[in-house]
Amino acid sequence: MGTYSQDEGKLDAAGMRLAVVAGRFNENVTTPLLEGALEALREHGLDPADVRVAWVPGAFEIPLVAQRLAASGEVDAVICVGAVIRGRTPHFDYVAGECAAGVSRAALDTGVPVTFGVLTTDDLDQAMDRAGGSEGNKGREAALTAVEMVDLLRQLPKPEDAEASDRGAGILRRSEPGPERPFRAGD
Ligand code: INI
Repeated sequence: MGTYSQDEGKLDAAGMRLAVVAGRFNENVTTPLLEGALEALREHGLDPADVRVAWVPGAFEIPLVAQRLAASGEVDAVICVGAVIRGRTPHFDYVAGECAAGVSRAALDTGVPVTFGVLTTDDLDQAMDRAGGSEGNKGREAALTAVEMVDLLRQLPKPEDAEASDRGAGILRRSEPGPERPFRAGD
């Protein structure tokens, strides 16, 4: 294999501005997810007292609050924790699906990492297994993912770098105001 450049985020949370959005629905599951997230951040250099925590009624409400925080300019990443547990109606699919889609959209729309520590399980046992039980703690994983992504994005080119590089090369993007007459050959 030839040589190639590699970028990878480090798990050093010191100095990062992070927020958690936690769903109150199934609070017996989401509280340990939140604790797992805060504990992981503490282990990686961030005082949990410096982490902003916003509680929302349920997983369906997570994306709006995550997007608000991500767009605020006040946080480097948002960690989402919640628990959607399958019942006997299709409600689960709507809540889980909209939550996942909305969390992803919040990240893509803002350019700020928004991580998904939201459990979607068939029953409470599966949820507890993933909230500090036999399968680990998904809140912890979401917190460490956020830290890694913040560090990785700091290493990668930024959108404003692309614009500056275009200007230097005289490239005009379609979204920018164009000249008053159309381009002609020789322009
Ligand atoms: N919210 C959850 O976070 N988990 C669930 O399992 C859940 N169930 O099963 O209904 C749930 N519903 C509430 C939903 O997130 C909204 O808060 C509600 O629909 C009001 O918008």
